[in-house]
Amino acid sequence: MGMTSGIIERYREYLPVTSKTPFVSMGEGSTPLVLSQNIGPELGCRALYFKLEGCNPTGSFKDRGMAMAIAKALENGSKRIICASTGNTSASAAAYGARYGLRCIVLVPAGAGDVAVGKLAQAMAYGARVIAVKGSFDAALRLVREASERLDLELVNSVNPNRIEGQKTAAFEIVDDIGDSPDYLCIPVGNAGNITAYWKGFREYWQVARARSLPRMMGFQAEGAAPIVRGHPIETPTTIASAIRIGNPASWKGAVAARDESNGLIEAVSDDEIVNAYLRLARTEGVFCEPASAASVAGLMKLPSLGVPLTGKTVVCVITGNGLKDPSTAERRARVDFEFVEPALDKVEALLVEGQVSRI
Ligand code: AN7
Repeated sequence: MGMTSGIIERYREYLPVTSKTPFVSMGEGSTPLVLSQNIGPELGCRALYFKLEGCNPTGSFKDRGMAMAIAKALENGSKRIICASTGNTSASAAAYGARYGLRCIVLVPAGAGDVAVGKLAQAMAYGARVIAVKGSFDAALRLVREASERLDLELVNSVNPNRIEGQKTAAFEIVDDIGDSPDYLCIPVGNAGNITAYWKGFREYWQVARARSLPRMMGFQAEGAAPIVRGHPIETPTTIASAIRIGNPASWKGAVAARDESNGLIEAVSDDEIVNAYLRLARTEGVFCEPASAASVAGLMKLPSLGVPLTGKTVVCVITGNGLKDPSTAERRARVDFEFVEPALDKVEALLVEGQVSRI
């Protein structure tokens, strides 16, 4: 089973698995925990790690929860699944649906730039039915919640508890890799399912003494889409990070509990801070993530100014999605002018003589 073993097989004793639950897997989970070479040392951390969730089969952390949700949907005899999405949930649902013969319907916000092109391409390639809602993600989520109750459709958004169960396995992996919880876990917050899931995972491992300590949960929302920070829903959320352009998170209470029970925080980061972290990750760590994922690192870099010391701390930043999902952001923000050259060695040599290399 090694070749495709995923989170259900690896962590079945901690998951809602019965004798009837199929071992759904595309090899999700067991993602790399990579030691920071530059950002962590500069901030004085004892160790900063990036949990590279973009290495999951469809390029985001959603595959963990989707594997569990699909397994339970199959166990319960469902034929059709539905979700609302800013892109990654729909890509994941479409992939697992295709693999296991479930018809997949996704509702996405219809505005230009609401869903990154890579994610839409995935949903279409996997054969999902894509319905564009002339409204926000929050409106789409309200619709699928109501539709799934009226029609015979399995809802696979993170309001489905099986999604949270699957996603908590990322916390298990971090503890399994570093031997305990980190001091801080930095994570982007959108619909707030993931921060809820990680906190559940850390607590469960702590309860069975797999971890000696618990982390402080540090959640970060985009400034223009920061309902939890502001304390009220945001009617028209705005941010470059379309994945977390969410104004009324479904797991609001779970996020607040994670924050308060862990003595953590949920703060806002600006789009400029997100883009800065996005480029620093790519250019000093070799990590290409999507903008929403960079919110965790933008937030980390802000912690000292919020009075949270980093010196000597062990920190994990969750890098939730792959940069290839949203190539247009890099195109716009990281653009360099090409240098053109005639196809002749002497011309190339002339460009590359030491000291003359300016931009590459
Ligand atoms: C890359 O796909 O909500 O706080 O519909 O795609 O658990 O919502 C995506 C969210 C962070 C936020 N990073 O996680 C969706 C969707 C990336 C994401 C988040 C998302 P949650």
